[in-house]
Amino acid sequence: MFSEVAKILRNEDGFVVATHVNPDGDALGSLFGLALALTDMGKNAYPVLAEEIPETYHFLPGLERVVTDPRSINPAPAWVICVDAAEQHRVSGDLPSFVGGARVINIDHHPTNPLYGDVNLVDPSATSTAEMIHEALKQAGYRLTPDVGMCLYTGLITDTGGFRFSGVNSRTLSMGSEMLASGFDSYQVTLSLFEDFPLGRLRLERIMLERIEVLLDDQVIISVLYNDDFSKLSLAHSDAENLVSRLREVRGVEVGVLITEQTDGFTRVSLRSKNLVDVARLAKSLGGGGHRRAAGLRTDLPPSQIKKKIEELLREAIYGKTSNPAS
Ligand SMILES: [Mn+2]
Repeated sequence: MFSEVAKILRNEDGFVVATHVNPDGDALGSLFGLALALTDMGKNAYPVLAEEIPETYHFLPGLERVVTDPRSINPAPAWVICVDAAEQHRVSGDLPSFVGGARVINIDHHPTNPLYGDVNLVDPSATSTAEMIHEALKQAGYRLTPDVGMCLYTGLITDTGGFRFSGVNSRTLSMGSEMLASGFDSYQVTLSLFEDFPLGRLRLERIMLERIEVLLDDQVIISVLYNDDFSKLSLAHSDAENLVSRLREVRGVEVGVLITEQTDGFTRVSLRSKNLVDVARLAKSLGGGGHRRAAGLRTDLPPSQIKKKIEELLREAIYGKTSNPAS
């Protein structure tokens, strides 16, 4: 499959690269890394993103090229490459409105991806989409520049939590090594990603920790954040990215859950698991998706109701459907 995509990257022209809404480091690193590499290869290539880029990622090269309205691109693209987007309807910029006659290439590593592309390169064993793009570019004969290396490394570091998460293997580190060999400053990437939060995030974390509920024999920790919390601290919702992982860090805890009220009236649920529970499956059963150890969903239920539902599903996942523990 990599060779098929590599052939298209090498031989074709007229690319739009798109990624998912609420983009994270893998989404943005993959988006800009691939768009920059295609430009280096002499192609017409546009990174598309309809929304604002969180400040954490402003260090990424290629941001100034972003197109917010892909319908303005002339001539219309022959290829639309969606990166790290587990579902078609989550592609930023409203995919149906700009896809036109273009063929869609779907490059992703979410096991819940329904293979919505004309060409699908989906590998759930990859720890990041960025490393898949690295492999495809390598097979296309492209040699990484420091800028592209930095973008892809950002994706790899984000999705592996700095090489800490499940799924990391010697291949992951080889890929990281190949990216680093392109010659950018890795410390700049890790500083920007992990050591540069606004002060308000620390205060938001305090609120989250004050509200924790420890459930199911101390195996689950749930907390909730409301729109008010963000506005009082002048924070964007994207500033809460990955706060949920704090809830999983506790000894004996299997699942951390952060429920966040959204400004559009919806509620977002982020799930992180350690060993036992497949949270991708749980999220999918409620219309979301993700990975076994990190998943999420959006719902129109208010925080208190979705919390009950999640607790029920986690009880089933941890104890089984029929058992009824005294706890
Ligand atoms: Mn990813």
